[in-house]
Amino acid sequence: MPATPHCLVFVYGTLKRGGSNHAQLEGARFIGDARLRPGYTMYSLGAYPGLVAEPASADRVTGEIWAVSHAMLTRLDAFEGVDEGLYQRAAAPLSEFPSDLSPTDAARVEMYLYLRPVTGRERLGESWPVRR
Ligand code: PCA
Repeated sequence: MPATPHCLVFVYGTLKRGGSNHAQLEGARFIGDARLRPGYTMYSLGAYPGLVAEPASADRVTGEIWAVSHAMLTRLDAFEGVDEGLYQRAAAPLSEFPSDLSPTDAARVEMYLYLRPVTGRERLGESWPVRR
């Protein structure tokens, strides 16, 4: 019997527990805390952060891994403005992930990369604070 199909998403901003958009993950399953490999910088876009690939960045951004249905992933794509080119869903290279996640599953985790210019935006460091 195959396992229930699900998608794995690394969230680093308002989708996290306690975040303003966490309700979007209603019904999803929390897998655990995780950290990206270096090479990404998180910028403040006001009420939410945007993660950008910057190979020279030493930051190891923290976030949460959630298992979501295909239907929920489609809704998240719409919510994050994937069609408008605001964010793009991309592989999330992890340096730390829960031990009950197999390396195979860890290798298929995805996240939302910000696609618009970040000129002049404030760098946020490795963690987006959900409660301020
Ligand atoms: N929501 C997505 C991307 C940035 C944001 O605020 C997330 O939490 O991962």
